[in-house]
Order: sequence, then C-alpha cells, then structure tokens
Amino acid sequence: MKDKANKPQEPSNAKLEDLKRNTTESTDQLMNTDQGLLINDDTNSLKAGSRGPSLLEDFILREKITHFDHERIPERIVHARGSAAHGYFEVYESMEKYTKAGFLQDPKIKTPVFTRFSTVAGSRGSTDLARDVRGFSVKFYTKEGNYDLVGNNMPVFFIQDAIKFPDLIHAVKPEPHNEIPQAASAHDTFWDFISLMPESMHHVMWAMSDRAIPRSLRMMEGFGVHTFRFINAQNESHFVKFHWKPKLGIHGVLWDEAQKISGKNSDFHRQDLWEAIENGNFPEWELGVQLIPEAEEHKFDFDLLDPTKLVPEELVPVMKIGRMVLNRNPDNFFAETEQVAFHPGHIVPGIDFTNDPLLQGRLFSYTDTQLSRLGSPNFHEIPINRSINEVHNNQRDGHMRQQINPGRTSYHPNSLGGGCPFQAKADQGGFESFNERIDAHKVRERSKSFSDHFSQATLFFNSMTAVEQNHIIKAFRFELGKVDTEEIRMRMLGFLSIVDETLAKKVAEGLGMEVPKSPQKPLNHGVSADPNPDQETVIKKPSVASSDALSMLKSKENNDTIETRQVAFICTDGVNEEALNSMKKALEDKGAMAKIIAPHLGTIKTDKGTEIPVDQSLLIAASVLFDSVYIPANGQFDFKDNTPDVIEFINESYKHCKVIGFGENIKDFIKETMIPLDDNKNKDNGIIISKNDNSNAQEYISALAQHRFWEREPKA
Ligand code: HDE
Repeated sequence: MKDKANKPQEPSNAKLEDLKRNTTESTDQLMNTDQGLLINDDTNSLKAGSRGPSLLEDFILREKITHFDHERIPERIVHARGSAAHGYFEVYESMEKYTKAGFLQDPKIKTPVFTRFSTVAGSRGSTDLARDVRGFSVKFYTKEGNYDLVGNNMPVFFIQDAIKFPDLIHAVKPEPHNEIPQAASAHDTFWDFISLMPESMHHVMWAMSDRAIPRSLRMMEGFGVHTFRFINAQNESHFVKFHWKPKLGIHGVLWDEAQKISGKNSDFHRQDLWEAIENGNFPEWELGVQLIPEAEEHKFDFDLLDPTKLVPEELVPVMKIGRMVLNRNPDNFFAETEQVAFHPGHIVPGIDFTNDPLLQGRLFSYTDTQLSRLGSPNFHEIPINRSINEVHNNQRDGHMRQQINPGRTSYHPNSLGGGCPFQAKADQGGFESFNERIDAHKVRERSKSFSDHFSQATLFFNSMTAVEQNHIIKAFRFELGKVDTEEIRMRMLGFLSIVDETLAKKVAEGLGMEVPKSPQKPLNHGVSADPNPDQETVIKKPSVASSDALSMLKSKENNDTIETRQVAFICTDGVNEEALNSMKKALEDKGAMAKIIAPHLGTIKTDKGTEIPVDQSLLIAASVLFDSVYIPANGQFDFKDNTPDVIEFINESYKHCKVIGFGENIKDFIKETMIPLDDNKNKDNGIIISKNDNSNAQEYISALAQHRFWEREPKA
C-alpha cells in the first residue's frame, strides 16, 4: 500500500463536501466528554480510596460505558456483510431521448455516488467468500435528490412475488434451532424451500455458478434485476434493464479456493476493494441499459415484469451510457457503510417503477427496515443518507431529529407561512408518476405469463463453457451433498432433469442417487411440490438457445488487462537480483502487484548482496490469496524447513489453474511439485519457465491476462 503522502488525491465532490459538515478531526485536540467538558484522566475511574469501590457520581465513567453499551445497531436482516466506497458517475451523452433524469443529460455532470457491495445470507462478521449472491447498491446524489439503484451481481431473482421473500430468507439463513450454518446455502432448509419452488430454478443456476464466488468485487457485473421505466420530457416510457459492466472483466475463484480464502483472510474482498482504492487503482464500471419501447412490452415469450427472467442480449443489446468510478474509501465504516440506507423507491423524475410484484414489495420494505435498523424516521438526516439538495417539507420531530425547522407552520396548505414550502410543478422538476392505465379486478393470483420456470435456467446452462458447467455440477453436488433429507435431494434432481438431463445425471452420480423418472409429480411425499397449485408450470424450450453474455468465460467484457492482479514472488537469500527485478518491473509496468514472499519477514539478500524488503512471510502468505506465483532464479536455492510450504504453495496454484513462473535453474525443485515438466505433448501455457534476464516476460504477462488455465483442471 502506498503511504499517506503518496495517496492519490481524488477531487472532492458535492457529497464529500456535504459530509465534511459532520467530520471531526481529533489531531492536536484535547479530549472532552460528549458535553464538551475537558477530561483530565481517562485511565482511572473515580473511587472511594485507591482500593475502594467506584463512585456512582463518576459521570465520566458512566457516559463512556453507557455509550459503549449502545454502540451496536441491528445488522441488516439481509446483506449484513458489506463494503462500500465513494465515487462518481458520468453519462457519455445525453439520454434525453429516453429519460429526463437530470444526471443522465449532460456528460459534463459528475454525480457523486456511494456504492455498497454485500453478501446476502451471512451476518456482519461472516466471510466474504461465501457462495452467495452479491448485492450491488449505488446511491447517486443527484441535484434532483437521491437515486438508488439497489441491484445484485445476478440479473434475476429466486422468487416472483414479494410475499415469498421472508420464506426464502428464513430458509437460507442459519437454521433456527441451532443457528447453523453461517453464510451458507448448503443445508436442508434452503434446498427444501428451493425444491418446492420451481420459479427459483433460473436463479439457482446462477447461484451455483462461479458468479457466486467472485475473484473481486471489482470484477463482477451488477444488474438492476427488475424492469424499470425511463420517462422522457414528452412523458413517453421505455422499459429499461440496468447493467454494470466491470472494466477489469468478470472473474471468479474456484470453490476449493473460496473455502480456503475464508480461512486465510475472511476480509479478502473488503481488503481488495480498500487497497485498490488506497493504491489509486480506482475500480470502474460502465452503466449499460437495455431499452424496450412501451409498445413492445408483449413481444417476448416471457413477461418483462417477471423478475426470474432476463432479457437476452441477443434480443435487446446493452447500450453503454456512462461510467462509475470509485475513488475514495469511507472515513468511518459505521457512519457511512453501516448507516447508509438504500431503497429502490428513492427515484428521480425520468425514472419510474413497473408492476413487477417483487419490486412492488420492495418499495414497502426498505423504509420499514431502516426504522428498526437505524431507529427513527429521521434516518434520511444521517450524513451519508442526506441528499445534496436541501430538504423542505412538513415532516417533523421524531427520535434524533437534527434539523431545526423555524416558524409556526408544519402543514400544507397554510397561509400563516406564506404557503411554504410550495409544491413543485412538473416543469419545476416535481415528480409525477407515469400515468399508466390500470383497469383490473382485485385478485390474489399470479399472471399466467409467469408460468415458465425452466426455459431460462436451461438457457443459462446451455450458455456456459464445459468448464463452467462442470463447476455448476460440482456446486450442486457440494450443496445437495450437505442436505441430509433424501427427499429434498430427490426433488432437486427432478427439477435439474427439467433444466438439463446431463446436469441432473452428473449431479445424481455425485450424490450416489438416480434421477427420478417423473420429475415433479411423484416427488410430493405428501407436500405439494408446487406452492402455486392453481398455476401449472409451463415447460418449454428457451427462445434463445445460448447467450455468450451469460458466461463469465465467454463474456466480451473480459480483456487482456493484468491490472491489480496479485503475484507472489517466492524468494529466499541468494535470489538472482536481475531475474527478480526485471520480472517485477515488467509486471508492475502493466499494473500488476508483486509481493515478495520469503521464509521470514525483514529482508533477504540477493546474489549481488542487495537487501530486499519482504512483504509477507510464508507463514502468512497463501497461494489462494494470489493470482499467480513466480519463483525467480536462484543459484543457491534452498528453503530449508520451509520447503514443504513452498511446494504446497506451488501445488495449490497449479490445482487452481493459475499461472506459475520460475527461473530455469529451479527446474529440479519444481520436479518435487505436481507440475509435469516433461509433458511436451500437452503443453501447459500457464507454466512459464523464464530466462534470467526475463526476455520472455511478455509470455508471462499474456498468460496472466488469461486469468486461469482451465484445461489443466481435470488433471490437477
Ligand atoms: Fe433487498 N432488502 N429485498 N433485494 N436488497 C434489503 O434493506 C427485500 C431484493 C438488495 O447495501 C433490506 O436496507 C425484499 C432483490 C441489496 O444496504 C430489506 C425483497 C434485490 C440490499 C430488503 C428483496 C435486492 C438489500 C435489508 C423482495 C436485487 C443491500 C437491509 C420483495 C435487485 C442494500 C436494507 C445495502 C437489502 C428487502 C429482494 C437487493 C430487508 C422484501 C430482488 C443489494 O429491506
């Protein structure tokens, strides 16, 4: 990490200036109580004699302890574990044709944002590498008020109707009798629920894919999930689906790696985001939209209002309309990341909702949850939540009210206050809901157009490469393997056989079971396999057979950058200085990060006698925390007692299909590892033997850009 003096200075913005109103620096200040009284002794409580009882009178002790006793607030019921950063959004060109949203009109406008990423199921202290959906919430502090795009890193959701959300979350959370397992879906209650909810199958496929174990929060896509509306100045509506496309491409880790990372560094993603920003490697995403004119609402063979469906990019391409850069870490985790309150109902003129029944339920939930989490209807006054434009209305009082509203009137209409504050007309920016015509009976039912639960699950599986399909199969084997109840596993195999027969067969093999012949009906075991008995599931083929955009490996968002990839340089005394420095420079010139790993901290001595500082000892470092390992040439190469650690490091990198480089004269040592050096027929392009002067460094760089060498996986 660069030191403070070297820290890249990000320009301020309206929100950061606003936050300064509440930022207190204690440098060079004297300590005082919450009432401003200077404190003379913060080490000893007031006692009756130095060995006597503490006195109740000690208001300083009482204030300190009381504050401490109340430091915690309830964690989020979902998405409790999160990390966030400040930044900005800018649009490439005016979107006036589609929306009147002010922040999407002018490329010169930089809108401040605060973006929070999260896992869903685990509690606040749980591991970053859980197999889980990731939340992707962006708060835009626009001049027309806050706009929140509260999305996920997967474009669909498990359920179609908000009324099932508490059930879904109760099922995935630790089981209520013993609070096991933490941050994991691999248990009976989750799969019990899923195996009775055919509508969840599409999202389950995503959740079992490598999307659920990202390499970095900076290397994942984001999606608005629901269909929203863009409304232009002429009041014309387009349906819109939102996408965030990461500049660094879309990458995941292997499940074996994820589990080990959780042990080695459960803050892996949080730290990665933090350090990238501290080092000036500002993460960046492009905002994409899929736009569908109002008149084309019914042109697809799925319903745009159904949140278990995506719109294949083959049918409606994604138009990239702007970019978001995260360039500043929060100053205080609690004040900002923990207290930030997102809400899909925070919208601005030019953006509106649709009747997606999941979205409609969310519109109620998010304010409600802040009331218990943040404790008061005044949560909008918390600095991170307040809008950059001033708030004027007749809402008053309540716990912890900050604002002082002068005057007699807190009602509308009034004459005593001159009628203020005034209602804003539409041409003054006043929000008007889209005047959609609704003419319907009041019913408690699901639209028939929501009945196809499998075709896009099949589309997803068909769109994967063989490697990705294999990871999905293994994920199901793992998850269902942890399910004790055989009937649940059987019901899942039934569902999987509708998605894809080979998938079901391979998962069944791993479980030592047979795929049931008739997938749905015989599986009931006295329970309805379909919670919606009035709605018959429609089983049909997907209209688009395969979509490259769904595959992480085929995605055109991937590029040949090695920026911020972490490379472990395993070194010991006697390391060839030229080999070490030339490769380090070659990698760092392309934006990768080299860390010197050695048997001990402190320094090591090169063959030329130079002392090189060590970043991490072998005790702390682990291959799973790096993208690649490189062992520079070394004439007297000897790791002594640490030899097994180095072999394990290399073997694990090999097993996880990472790029491994080493100097020519280390071949003998490499023979001790799993790396097959003599297999000339099946050359592994992820194994780079480098010259001492590293004249072939480019080979290493190109390999690193590929991220992983998956063809090695079956062997490893
Ligand atoms: Fe959420 N969700 N959600 N959700 N959600 C919350 O709000 C809820 C859903 C999402 O970084 C809660 O402030 C219901 C879909 C994210 O602070 C809560 C339903 C999507 C975050 C809530 C859904 C999301 C939340 C908990 C079904 C993707 C983290 C704490 C009707 C589009 C926001 C909070 C942050 C948080 C309710 C479904 C994304 C309880 C009732 C679909 C990223 O209000």
